[in-house]
Amino acid sequence: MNNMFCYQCQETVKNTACTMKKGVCGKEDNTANFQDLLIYNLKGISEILFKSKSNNININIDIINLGNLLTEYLFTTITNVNFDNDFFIKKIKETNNLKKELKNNLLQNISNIELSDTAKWDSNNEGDFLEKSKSVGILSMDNDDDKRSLKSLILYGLKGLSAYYHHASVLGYTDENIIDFFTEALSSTLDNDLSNDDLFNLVVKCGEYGVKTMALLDKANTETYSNPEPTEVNIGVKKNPGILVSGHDLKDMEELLIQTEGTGVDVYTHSEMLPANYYPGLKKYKHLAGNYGSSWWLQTSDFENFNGPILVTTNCLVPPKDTYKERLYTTGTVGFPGVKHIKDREKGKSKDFSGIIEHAKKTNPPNEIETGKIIGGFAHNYVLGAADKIIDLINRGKIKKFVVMAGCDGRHKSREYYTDFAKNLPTDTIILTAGCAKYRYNKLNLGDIEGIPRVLDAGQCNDSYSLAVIALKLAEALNVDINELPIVYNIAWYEQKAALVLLALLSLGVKNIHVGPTLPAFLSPNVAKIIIEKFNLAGIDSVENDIKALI
Ligand code: FSO
Ligand code: SF4
Repeated sequence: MNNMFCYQCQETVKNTACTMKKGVCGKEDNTANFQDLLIYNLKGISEILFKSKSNNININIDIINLGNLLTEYLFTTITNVNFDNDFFIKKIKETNNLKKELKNNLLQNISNIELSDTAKWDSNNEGDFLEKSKSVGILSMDNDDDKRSLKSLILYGLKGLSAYYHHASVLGYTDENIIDFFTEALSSTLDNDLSNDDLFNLVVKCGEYGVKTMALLDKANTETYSNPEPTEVNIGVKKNPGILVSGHDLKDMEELLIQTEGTGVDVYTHSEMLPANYYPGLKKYKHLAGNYGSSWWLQTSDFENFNGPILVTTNCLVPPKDTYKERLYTTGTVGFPGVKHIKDREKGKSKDFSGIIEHAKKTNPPNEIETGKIIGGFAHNYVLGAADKIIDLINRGKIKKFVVMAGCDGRHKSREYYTDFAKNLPTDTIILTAGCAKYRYNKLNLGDIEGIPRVLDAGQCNDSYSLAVIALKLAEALNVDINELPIVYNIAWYEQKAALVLLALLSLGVKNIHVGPTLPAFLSPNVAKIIIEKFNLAGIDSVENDIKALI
Protein backbone atom coordinates (compact mmCIF):
# COMPACT_ATOMS: atom_id res chain seq x y z
CA MET A 1 0.00 0.00 0.00
CA ASN A 2 1.42 3.39 -1.00
CA ASN A 3 1.70 6.15 1.58
CA MET A 4 1.31 8.64 -1.25
CA PHE A 5 1.52 8.66 -5.03
CA CYS A 6 3.18 11.56 -6.79
CA TYR A 7 5.01 11.44 -10.10
CA GLN A 8 4.62 15.01 -11.27
CA CYS A 9 8.25 16.12 -11.38
CA GLN A 10 11.44 14.98 -13.06
CA GLU A 11 13.10 13.96 -9.80
CA THR A 12 10.48 11.40 -8.83
CA VAL A 13 11.90 8.16 -7.39
CA LYS A 14 13.45 5.96 -10.10
CA ASN A 15 11.52 7.99 -12.66
CA THR A 16 8.43 6.09 -11.53
CA ALA A 17 6.73 7.72 -8.50
CA CYS A 18 7.26 8.90 -4.94
CA THR A 19 5.19 6.53 -2.80
CA MET A 20 6.83 6.43 0.63
CA LYS A 21 6.69 8.70 3.72
CA LYS A 22 8.37 11.57 1.88
CA GLY A 23 9.03 12.58 -1.72
CA VAL A 24 12.46 13.45 -3.08
CA CYS A 25 11.45 17.14 -2.81
CA GLY A 26 10.79 16.71 0.91
CA LYS A 27 7.00 16.72 0.60
CA GLU A 28 5.48 14.45 3.26
CA ASP A 29 2.90 11.79 2.47
CA ASN A 30 0.04 13.58 4.28
CA THR A 31 0.81 16.81 2.44
CA ALA A 32 0.76 15.01 -0.90
CA ASN A 33 -2.57 13.43 0.04
CA PHE A 34 -4.12 16.69 1.20
CA GLN A 35 -2.99 18.24 -2.09
CA ASP A 36 -4.81 15.44 -3.92
CA LEU A 37 -7.97 16.20 -1.96
CA LEU A 38 -7.73 19.91 -2.71
CA ILE A 39 -7.32 19.10 -6.42
CA TYR A 40 -10.34 16.78 -6.13
CA ASN A 41 -12.38 19.74 -4.91
CA LEU A 42 -11.07 22.01 -7.65
CA LYS A 43 -12.14 19.40 -10.19
CA GLY A 44 -15.61 19.17 -8.61
CA ILE A 45 -16.00 22.95 -8.69
CA SER A 46 -14.83 22.99 -12.30
CA GLU A 47 -17.40 20.38 -13.26
CA ILE A 48 -20.20 22.39 -11.65
CA LEU A 49 -19.00 25.59 -13.31
CA PHE A 50 -18.69 23.89 -16.69
CA LYS A 51 -22.19 22.42 -16.41
CA SER A 52 -23.64 25.72 -15.16
CA LYS A 53 -22.12 27.55 -18.09
CA SER A 54 -23.21 24.93 -20.67
CA ASN A 55 -26.77 25.26 -19.34
CA ASN A 56 -26.71 29.05 -19.14
CA ILE A 57 -27.12 29.07 -15.37
CA ASN A 58 -26.00 32.25 -13.63
CA ILE A 59 -23.58 31.32 -10.81
CA ASN A 60 -24.02 34.55 -8.81
CA ILE A 61 -20.25 34.78 -8.23
CA ASP A 62 -17.84 36.86 -10.29
CA ILE A 63 -16.16 34.37 -12.63
CA ILE A 64 -12.91 36.36 -12.75
CA ASN A 65 -12.58 36.26 -8.95
CA LEU A 66 -13.45 32.58 -8.98
CA GLY A 67 -10.88 31.91 -11.72
CA ASN A 68 -8.25 33.72 -9.67
CA LEU A 69 -9.05 31.50 -6.71
CA LEU A 70 -9.04 28.20 -8.66
CA THR A 71 -5.75 28.93 -10.40
CA GLU A 72 -4.10 30.17 -7.20
CA TYR A 73 -5.10 27.01 -5.31
CA LEU A 74 -3.97 24.66 -8.07
CA PHE A 75 -0.67 26.55 -8.16
CA THR A 76 -0.08 25.65 -4.48
CA THR A 77 0.13 21.96 -5.47
CA ILE A 78 3.02 22.41 -7.92
CA THR A 79 6.39 20.98 -6.90
CA ASN A 80 8.23 22.98 -4.21
CA VAL A 81 5.48 25.51 -3.59
CA ASN A 82 3.67 24.62 -0.39
CA PHE A 83 4.49 22.04 2.27
CA ASP A 84 2.03 23.17 4.95
CA ASN A 85 -0.73 20.70 5.95
CA ASP A 86 -2.69 23.33 7.91
CA PHE A 87 -2.82 25.46 4.79
CA PHE A 88 -4.24 22.60 2.72
CA ILE A 89 -6.81 21.62 5.36
CA LYS A 90 -8.05 25.20 5.41
CA LYS A 91 -8.31 25.31 1.63
CA ILE A 92 -10.11 21.97 1.48
CA LYS A 93 -12.76 23.32 3.84
CA GLU A 94 -13.04 26.56 1.95
CA THR A 95 -13.43 24.82 -1.43
CA ASN A 96 -15.97 22.39 0.08
CA ASN A 97 -18.15 25.33 1.07
CA LEU A 98 -17.74 26.96 -2.30
CA LYS A 99 -18.56 23.72 -4.07
CA LYS A 100 -21.71 23.27 -1.99
CA GLU A 101 -22.89 26.77 -2.80
CA LEU A 102 -22.30 26.34 -6.53
CA LYS A 103 -23.86 22.88 -6.54
CA ASN A 104 -26.99 24.05 -4.72
CA ASN A 105 -27.35 26.87 -7.18
CA LEU A 106 -27.09 24.46 -10.11
CA LEU A 107 -29.54 21.97 -8.56
CA GLN A 108 -32.05 24.72 -7.87
CA ASN A 109 -32.10 25.38 -11.59
CA ILE A 110 -31.84 21.80 -12.90
CA SER A 111 -32.78 19.39 -10.12
CA ASN A 112 -32.11 16.23 -12.11
CA ILE A 113 -28.70 17.13 -13.54
CA GLU A 114 -26.16 14.35 -13.27
CA LEU A 115 -23.12 15.18 -11.13
CA SER A 116 -20.02 13.14 -10.33
CA ASP A 117 -19.16 12.03 -6.79
CA THR A 118 -16.39 14.60 -6.91
CA ALA A 119 -18.87 17.42 -7.46
CA LYS A 120 -21.16 16.02 -4.76
CA TRP A 121 -18.66 15.37 -1.94
CA ASP A 122 -18.62 18.26 0.52
CA SER A 123 -18.26 16.74 4.00
CA ASN A 124 -16.44 19.19 6.21
CA ASN A 125 -15.44 16.71 8.89
CA GLU A 126 -11.70 17.29 9.12
CA GLY A 127 -11.14 13.85 10.65
CA ASP A 128 -12.28 12.26 7.35
CA PHE A 129 -9.97 14.26 5.10
CA LEU A 130 -6.95 11.99 5.23
CA GLU A 131 -8.95 8.83 4.64
CA LYS A 132 -10.84 10.44 1.77
CA SER A 133 -7.66 11.86 0.24
CA LYS A 134 -6.18 8.40 -0.18
CA SER A 135 -8.94 7.39 -2.57
CA VAL A 136 -8.87 10.45 -4.84
CA GLY A 137 -5.26 10.73 -6.04
CA ILE A 138 -3.65 10.15 -9.41
CA LEU A 139 -4.21 6.40 -9.41
CA SER A 140 -7.96 6.92 -9.04
CA MET A 141 -8.11 9.03 -12.22
CA ASP A 142 -8.43 6.04 -14.51
CA ASN A 143 -7.76 2.31 -14.50
CA ASP A 144 -6.44 2.47 -18.02
CA ASP A 145 -2.71 3.36 -18.09
CA ASP A 146 -2.92 5.48 -21.24
CA LYS A 147 -5.99 7.43 -20.16
CA ARG A 148 -4.46 8.03 -16.75
CA SER A 149 -1.30 9.23 -18.45
CA LEU A 150 -3.20 11.64 -20.71
CA LYS A 151 -5.26 12.91 -17.78
CA SER A 152 -2.06 13.44 -15.80
CA LEU A 153 -0.59 15.37 -18.70
CA ILE A 154 -3.71 17.57 -18.79
CA LEU A 155 -3.61 18.08 -15.01
CA TYR A 156 0.08 19.02 -14.98
CA GLY A 157 -0.30 21.26 -18.02
CA LEU A 158 -3.11 23.01 -16.13
CA LYS A 159 -0.90 23.35 -13.07
CA GLY A 160 1.64 25.20 -15.19
CA LEU A 161 -1.11 27.28 -16.76
CA SER A 162 -2.51 28.14 -13.32
CA ALA A 163 0.88 29.43 -12.14
CA TYR A 164 1.33 31.74 -15.12
CA TYR A 165 -2.28 32.87 -14.99
CA HIS A 166 -1.89 33.64 -11.30
CA HIS A 167 1.12 35.88 -11.96
CA ALA A 168 -0.82 37.75 -14.64
CA SER A 169 -3.88 38.12 -12.40
CA VAL A 170 -1.77 39.57 -9.57
CA LEU A 171 -0.91 42.39 -11.97
CA GLY A 172 -4.57 42.82 -12.88
CA TYR A 173 -4.54 40.90 -16.18
CA THR A 174 -7.22 38.22 -16.53
CA ASP A 175 -9.06 36.42 -19.32
CA GLU A 176 -12.41 34.69 -18.96
CA ASN A 177 -11.74 32.45 -21.98
CA ILE A 178 -8.70 30.99 -20.27
CA ILE A 179 -10.75 30.29 -17.14
CA ASP A 180 -13.46 28.63 -19.25
CA PHE A 181 -10.87 26.33 -20.78
CA PHE A 182 -9.32 25.68 -17.38
CA THR A 183 -12.63 24.52 -15.89
CA GLU A 184 -13.55 22.49 -18.97
CA ALA A 185 -10.19 20.70 -19.05
CA LEU A 186 -9.97 20.13 -15.30
CA SER A 187 -13.45 18.65 -15.17
CA SER A 188 -12.70 16.47 -18.20
CA THR A 189 -10.22 14.53 -16.04
CA LEU A 190 -13.31 13.23 -14.21
CA ASP A 191 -14.94 11.96 -17.38
CA ASN A 192 -14.45 8.25 -17.97
CA ASP A 193 -16.29 8.28 -21.29
CA LEU A 194 -13.66 10.32 -23.12
CA SER A 195 -11.62 8.41 -25.69
CA ASN A 196 -7.85 8.59 -25.96
CA ASP A 197 -8.32 10.88 -28.97
CA ASP A 198 -10.59 13.22 -26.99
CA LEU A 199 -8.01 13.38 -24.22
CA PHE A 200 -5.16 13.89 -26.66
CA ASN A 201 -7.05 16.79 -28.23
CA LEU A 202 -7.38 18.35 -24.80
CA VAL A 203 -3.63 17.97 -24.30
CA VAL A 204 -3.04 19.88 -27.54
CA LYS A 205 -5.60 22.50 -26.52
CA CYS A 206 -3.83 22.86 -23.19
CA GLY A 207 -0.69 23.81 -25.13
CA GLU A 208 -2.68 26.37 -27.13
CA TYR A 209 -4.05 27.90 -23.95
CA GLY A 210 -0.54 27.75 -22.52
CA VAL A 211 0.56 30.09 -25.32
CA LYS A 212 -2.40 32.40 -24.60
CA THR A 213 -1.64 32.43 -20.88
CA MET A 214 2.06 33.11 -21.36
CA ALA A 215 1.13 35.90 -23.82
CA LEU A 216 -1.18 37.37 -21.16
CA LEU A 217 1.62 37.24 -18.58
CA ASP A 218 4.10 38.74 -21.04
CA LYS A 219 1.67 41.61 -21.63
CA ALA A 220 1.15 42.02 -17.88
CA ASN A 221 4.89 42.09 -17.15
CA THR A 222 5.91 44.34 -20.03
CA GLU A 223 3.03 46.80 -19.66
CA THR A 224 3.65 47.06 -15.92
CA TYR A 225 7.44 47.13 -15.86
CA SER A 226 8.31 47.90 -19.55
CA ASN A 227 10.19 45.61 -21.90
CA PRO A 228 13.26 43.88 -20.42
CA GLU A 229 16.50 45.38 -21.70
CA PRO A 230 20.04 43.98 -21.88
CA THR A 231 21.49 44.47 -18.41
CA GLU A 232 24.71 43.60 -16.66
CA VAL A 233 23.83 42.21 -13.25
CA ASN A 234 26.26 42.33 -10.35
CA ILE A 235 26.81 38.90 -8.77
CA GLY A 236 29.05 40.17 -5.99
CA VAL A 237 27.85 41.84 -2.79
CA LYS A 238 27.59 45.34 -1.38
CA LYS A 239 28.19 46.61 2.13
CA ASN A 240 24.61 47.01 3.40
CA PRO A 241 22.50 44.30 5.01
CA GLY A 242 20.19 42.77 2.43
CA ILE A 243 16.99 40.86 1.72
CA LEU A 244 17.22 38.02 -0.79
CA VAL A 245 14.12 37.46 -2.96
CA SER A 246 13.44 34.17 -4.72
CA GLY A 247 10.59 32.84 -6.85
CA HIS A 248 8.80 34.48 -9.77
CA ASP A 249 6.47 37.15 -8.33
CA LEU A 250 7.48 40.55 -9.71
CA LYS A 251 4.74 42.43 -7.85
CA ASP A 252 6.16 41.24 -4.51
CA MET A 253 9.56 42.39 -5.72
CA GLU A 254 8.26 45.82 -6.66
CA GLU A 255 6.46 46.39 -3.37
CA LEU A 256 9.50 45.29 -1.39
CA LEU A 257 11.74 47.61 -3.41
CA ILE A 258 9.42 50.54 -2.70
CA GLN A 259 9.26 49.75 1.01
CA THR A 260 13.03 49.27 1.41
CA GLU A 261 13.95 52.50 -0.40
CA GLY A 262 16.00 54.76 1.89
CA THR A 263 16.14 52.20 4.72
CA GLY A 264 19.76 51.19 4.16
CA VAL A 265 18.66 47.66 3.24
CA ASP A 266 19.66 46.32 -0.18
CA VAL A 267 17.57 43.85 -2.16
CA TYR A 268 19.11 40.94 -4.09
CA THR A 269 17.51 38.45 -6.45
CA HIS A 270 17.92 34.68 -6.26
CA SER A 271 17.32 31.98 -8.90
CA GLU A 272 14.22 32.77 -11.00
CA MET A 273 14.00 36.33 -9.61
CA LEU A 274 17.19 37.27 -11.52
CA PRO A 275 15.18 38.68 -14.50
CA ALA A 276 13.71 41.36 -12.18
CA ASN A 277 17.06 43.09 -12.83
CA TYR A 278 16.19 43.40 -16.54
CA TYR A 279 12.92 45.34 -16.21
CA PRO A 280 13.19 49.15 -16.35
CA GLY A 281 10.33 49.42 -13.84
CA LEU A 282 12.35 47.44 -11.29
CA LYS A 283 16.00 48.10 -12.13
CA LYS A 284 15.42 51.82 -11.57
CA TYR A 285 15.67 51.18 -7.81
CA LYS A 286 19.30 51.84 -6.90
CA HIS A 287 19.22 49.45 -3.94
CA LEU A 288 18.38 46.49 -6.21
CA ALA A 289 21.92 45.32 -5.64
CA GLY A 290 22.22 42.35 -7.99
CA ASN A 291 21.81 38.58 -8.02
CA TYR A 292 23.09 36.36 -5.24
CA GLY A 293 23.81 32.67 -5.71
CA SER A 294 22.53 30.22 -8.22
CA SER A 295 19.53 28.10 -9.11
CA TRP A 296 16.87 26.83 -6.70
CA TRP A 297 18.43 23.56 -5.56
CA LEU A 298 21.57 25.37 -4.34
CA GLN A 299 19.51 27.57 -2.03
CA THR A 300 20.51 25.73 1.14
CA SER A 301 24.09 26.99 0.87
CA ASP A 302 23.16 30.33 -0.78
CA PHE A 303 20.62 31.13 1.96
CA GLU A 304 23.04 30.08 4.66
CA ASN A 305 25.70 32.45 3.31
CA PHE A 306 23.40 35.36 2.73
CA ASN A 307 23.14 36.34 6.42
CA GLY A 308 20.02 38.47 5.89
CA PRO A 309 16.38 37.43 5.62
CA ILE A 310 15.07 35.63 2.53
CA LEU A 311 11.67 36.07 0.92
CA VAL A 312 10.35 33.17 -1.16
CA THR A 313 7.53 34.34 -3.45
CA THR A 314 6.86 31.10 -5.41
CA ASN A 315 8.62 27.82 -6.11
CA CYS A 316 11.15 26.43 -5.78
CA LEU A 317 11.34 26.17 -2.00
CA VAL A 318 13.56 23.47 -0.54
CA PRO A 319 12.74 22.35 3.05
CA PRO A 320 14.87 24.81 5.02
CA LYS A 321 17.83 24.04 7.25
CA ASP A 322 17.74 25.23 10.85
CA THR A 323 20.73 27.47 10.12
CA TYR A 324 18.50 29.94 8.25
CA LYS A 325 14.90 28.86 8.92
CA GLU A 326 14.42 31.76 11.33
CA ARG A 327 15.50 34.18 8.55
CA LEU A 328 13.14 32.67 5.99
CA TYR A 329 9.79 34.23 5.01
CA THR A 330 7.22 32.90 2.58
CA THR A 331 4.41 34.79 0.88
CA GLY A 332 1.60 34.21 -1.63
CA THR A 333 1.14 30.57 -2.62
CA VAL A 334 4.25 29.38 -0.77
CA GLY A 335 4.23 27.85 2.69
CA PHE A 336 6.25 25.71 5.05
CA PRO A 337 5.35 24.74 8.62
CA GLY A 338 7.09 26.94 11.20
CA VAL A 339 8.23 29.52 8.62
CA LYS A 340 6.91 33.09 8.91
CA HIS A 341 4.33 33.91 6.21
CA ILE A 342 3.71 37.44 4.96
CA LYS A 343 -0.01 37.99 4.46
CA ASP A 344 -1.68 38.67 1.13
CA ARG A 345 -2.35 42.27 0.19
CA GLU A 346 -5.73 43.69 1.02
CA LYS A 347 -7.63 45.05 -1.93
CA GLY A 348 -6.02 48.25 -3.19
CA LYS A 349 -3.12 48.02 -0.71
CA SER A 350 0.43 46.70 -0.77
CA LYS A 351 1.72 43.75 1.23
CA ASP A 352 3.25 44.76 4.53
CA PHE A 353 6.97 43.94 4.38
CA SER A 354 7.89 45.98 7.49
CA GLY A 355 8.67 42.88 9.58
CA ILE A 356 11.23 41.43 7.14
CA ILE A 357 12.75 44.90 6.61
CA GLU A 358 13.23 45.42 10.37
CA HIS A 359 14.70 41.92 10.54
CA ALA A 360 17.18 42.76 7.76
CA LYS A 361 18.44 45.87 9.55
CA LYS A 362 19.70 43.70 12.40
CA THR A 363 21.67 41.31 10.15
CA ASN A 364 25.15 41.33 8.65
CA PRO A 365 25.73 42.04 4.95
CA PRO A 366 25.88 38.92 2.77
CA ASN A 367 29.11 36.89 2.56
CA GLU A 368 30.74 37.28 -0.83
CA ILE A 369 30.48 33.96 -2.69
CA GLU A 370 31.46 35.21 -6.15
CA THR A 371 32.24 38.44 -7.97
CA GLY A 372 31.65 39.83 -11.43
CA LYS A 373 28.65 40.33 -13.66
CA ILE A 374 26.26 38.32 -15.76
CA ILE A 375 24.22 39.68 -18.63
CA GLY A 376 20.58 39.11 -19.52
CA GLY A 377 17.39 40.79 -20.67
CA PHE A 378 17.24 39.50 -24.24
CA ALA A 379 13.49 39.05 -24.53
CA HIS A 380 11.51 39.29 -27.79
CA ASN A 381 11.40 43.08 -27.91
CA TYR A 382 15.19 43.41 -27.87
CA VAL A 383 15.98 40.43 -30.11
CA LEU A 384 13.44 41.42 -32.74
CA GLY A 385 14.75 44.97 -32.60
CA ALA A 386 18.14 43.50 -33.53
CA ALA A 387 16.63 41.18 -36.18
CA ASP A 388 18.38 42.88 -39.13
CA LYS A 389 21.76 42.43 -37.52
CA ILE A 390 20.98 38.83 -36.61
CA ILE A 391 19.74 37.97 -40.11
CA ASP A 392 22.89 39.55 -41.52
CA LEU A 393 25.06 37.43 -39.19
CA ILE A 394 23.16 34.32 -40.30
CA ASN A 395 23.57 35.25 -43.98
CA ARG A 396 27.29 35.85 -43.52
CA GLY A 397 27.66 32.45 -41.85
CA LYS A 398 28.75 33.97 -38.54
CA ILE A 399 25.79 32.42 -36.72
CA LYS A 400 25.07 28.84 -37.77
CA LYS A 401 22.47 27.87 -35.21
CA PHE A 402 20.44 29.10 -32.30
CA VAL A 403 20.02 26.50 -29.60
CA VAL A 404 17.05 26.93 -27.29
CA MET A 405 18.18 25.60 -23.91
CA ALA A 406 15.32 26.78 -21.72
CA GLY A 407 13.53 25.21 -18.78
CA CYS A 408 14.60 24.09 -15.36
CA ASP A 409 17.64 23.13 -13.39
CA GLY A 410 17.69 20.32 -10.84
CA ARG A 411 19.82 18.43 -8.38
CA HIS A 412 20.66 15.28 -10.30
CA LYS A 413 24.19 14.73 -11.49
CA SER A 414 22.79 13.85 -14.92
CA ARG A 415 22.14 17.57 -15.44
CA GLU A 416 25.85 18.20 -15.86
CA TYR A 417 25.01 17.12 -19.39
CA TYR A 418 23.60 20.60 -19.99
CA THR A 419 26.76 22.40 -18.86
CA ASP A 420 28.86 20.12 -21.02
CA PHE A 421 26.52 20.54 -23.95
CA ALA A 422 26.78 24.34 -23.69
CA LYS A 423 30.56 24.20 -23.33
CA ASN A 424 30.99 21.95 -26.35
CA LEU A 425 28.73 23.79 -28.76
CA PRO A 426 30.61 25.23 -31.74
CA THR A 427 31.46 28.92 -31.32
CA ASP A 428 29.17 29.94 -34.18
CA THR A 429 26.08 28.97 -32.15
CA ILE A 430 24.00 31.07 -29.79
CA ILE A 431 22.10 29.72 -26.79
CA LEU A 432 18.62 31.15 -26.24
CA THR A 433 17.62 30.52 -22.66
CA ALA A 434 14.89 31.19 -20.10
CA GLY A 435 14.08 29.67 -16.71
CA CYS A 436 16.45 28.42 -14.04
CA ALA A 437 18.11 26.05 -16.55
CA LYS A 438 20.34 29.03 -17.43
CA TYR A 439 22.44 28.63 -14.29
CA ARG A 440 24.11 25.64 -15.94
CA TYR A 441 25.77 27.97 -18.48
CA ASN A 442 25.22 31.66 -17.76
CA LYS A 443 28.51 32.02 -15.90
CA LEU A 444 30.67 30.14 -18.41
CA ASN A 445 31.88 33.22 -20.29
CA LEU A 446 31.13 31.75 -23.70
CA GLY A 447 31.95 35.03 -25.45
CA ASP A 448 30.01 36.80 -28.17
CA ILE A 449 29.52 36.91 -31.93
CA GLU A 450 30.16 40.43 -33.19
CA GLY A 451 28.75 41.90 -30.00
CA ILE A 452 25.85 39.45 -29.56
CA PRO A 453 26.49 37.36 -26.40
CA ARG A 454 26.51 33.61 -26.99
CA VAL A 455 24.04 33.10 -24.12
CA LEU A 456 20.93 35.23 -24.56
CA ASP A 457 18.76 35.08 -21.46
CA ALA A 458 15.14 36.07 -22.08
CA GLY A 459 14.08 35.79 -18.44
CA GLN A 460 12.00 33.44 -16.30
CA CYS A 461 10.61 30.08 -17.45
CA ASN A 462 7.40 31.82 -18.61
CA ASP A 463 9.57 33.95 -20.89
CA SER A 464 10.07 30.83 -23.00
CA TYR A 465 7.10 32.51 -24.67
CA SER A 466 9.54 35.20 -25.75
CA LEU A 467 11.67 32.56 -27.46
CA ALA A 468 8.62 31.26 -29.31
CA VAL A 469 7.73 34.80 -30.44
CA ILE A 470 11.28 35.28 -31.71
CA ALA A 471 11.06 32.05 -33.73
CA LEU A 472 7.64 32.90 -35.16
CA LYS A 473 8.67 36.42 -36.18
CA LEU A 474 11.95 35.28 -37.69
CA ALA A 475 10.08 32.63 -39.69
CA GLU A 476 7.76 35.35 -40.91
CA ALA A 477 10.63 37.69 -41.82
CA LEU A 478 12.51 34.96 -43.68
CA ASN A 479 9.32 33.55 -45.17
CA VAL A 480 10.03 29.99 -44.03
CA ASP A 481 8.31 27.41 -41.83
CA ILE A 482 9.20 27.60 -38.13
CA ASN A 483 10.96 24.22 -38.45
CA GLU A 484 13.15 25.47 -41.32
CA LEU A 485 14.77 28.13 -39.16
CA PRO A 486 18.32 27.57 -37.89
CA ILE A 487 16.88 27.03 -34.41
CA VAL A 488 17.08 23.73 -32.50
CA TYR A 489 15.61 22.86 -29.12
CA ASN A 490 17.26 21.06 -26.22
CA ILE A 491 15.03 21.65 -23.24
CA ALA A 492 15.46 20.64 -19.61
CA TRP A 493 12.37 20.09 -17.49
CA TYR A 494 11.75 19.64 -13.80
CA GLU A 495 8.29 20.70 -12.69
CA GLN A 496 4.84 21.25 -14.15
CA LYS A 497 5.35 24.73 -15.56
CA ALA A 498 7.95 23.24 -17.84
CA ALA A 499 5.40 20.62 -18.90
CA LEU A 500 3.13 23.46 -20.01
CA VAL A 501 5.97 25.25 -21.81
CA LEU A 502 6.65 22.05 -23.72
CA LEU A 503 2.97 21.62 -24.65
CA ALA A 504 2.92 25.27 -25.75
CA LEU A 505 5.91 24.76 -28.08
CA LEU A 506 4.34 21.62 -29.52
CA SER A 507 1.06 23.46 -30.14
CA LEU A 508 2.99 26.08 -32.13
CA GLY A 509 4.15 23.30 -34.43
CA VAL A 510 7.76 23.18 -33.23
CA LYS A 511 9.18 19.76 -34.03
CA ASN A 512 12.36 17.84 -33.13
CA ILE A 513 12.50 19.08 -29.55
CA HIS A 514 14.93 17.21 -27.34
CA VAL A 515 13.78 17.00 -23.74
CA GLY A 516 15.62 15.67 -20.71
CA PRO A 517 17.28 14.63 -18.57
CA THR A 518 14.52 11.97 -18.62
CA LEU A 519 11.09 11.81 -20.19
CA PRO A 520 8.26 12.37 -17.66
CA ALA A 521 7.30 9.34 -15.56
CA PHE A 522 3.65 10.19 -16.18
CA LEU A 523 3.91 9.38 -19.88
CA SER A 524 2.83 5.76 -20.38
CA PRO A 525 4.82 3.89 -23.05
CA ASN A 526 1.95 4.29 -25.54
CA VAL A 527 1.40 7.98 -24.87
CA ALA A 528 5.14 8.64 -25.06
CA LYS A 529 5.23 6.80 -28.38
CA ILE A 530 2.37 8.86 -29.84
CA ILE A 531 3.97 12.16 -28.75
CA ILE A 532 7.40 11.14 -29.97
CA GLU A 533 6.03 10.13 -33.37
CA LYS A 534 3.64 13.02 -33.83
CA PHE A 535 6.08 15.75 -32.82
CA ASN A 536 9.42 14.06 -33.47
CA LEU A 537 10.16 14.60 -29.79
CA ALA A 538 13.32 12.95 -28.49
CA GLY A 539 15.10 12.39 -25.21
CA ILE A 540 18.78 13.16 -24.73
CA ASP A 541 21.78 10.99 -25.54
CA SER A 542 25.46 11.77 -24.99
CA VAL A 543 26.64 15.36 -25.47
CA GLU A 544 28.70 14.30 -28.47
CA ASN A 545 25.86 12.49 -30.22
CA ASP A 546 23.36 15.24 -29.51
CA ILE A 547 25.62 17.99 -30.80
CA LYS A 548 26.18 15.92 -33.91
CA ALA A 549 22.45 15.35 -34.34
CA LEU A 550 21.33 18.91 -33.60
CA ILE A 551 24.13 21.01 -35.06
FE1 FSO B 1 12.87 26.86 -12.03
FE2 FSO B 1 11.55 25.98 -9.89
FE3 FSO B 1 10.84 28.75 -13.25
FE4 FSO B 1 10.25 26.01 -12.15
S1 FSO B 1 12.81 27.77 -10.00
S2 FSO B 1 12.07 24.96 -11.62
S3 FSO B 1 9.86 25.47 -14.24
O1 FSO B 1 9.86 26.35 -10.34
O2 FSO B 1 9.56 27.72 -12.45
O3 FSO B 1 12.31 27.64 -13.78
FE1 SF4 C 1 8.22 13.25 -5.72
FE2 SF4 C 1 8.40 15.31 -7.39
FE3 SF4 C 1 6.07 14.66 -6.26
FE4 SF4 C 1 8.03 15.75 -4.81
S1 SF4 C 1 6.86 16.71 -6.50
S2 SF4 C 1 6.74 14.02 -4.21
S3 SF4 C 1 9.82 14.79 -5.76
S4 SF4 C 1 7.23 13.44 -7.72
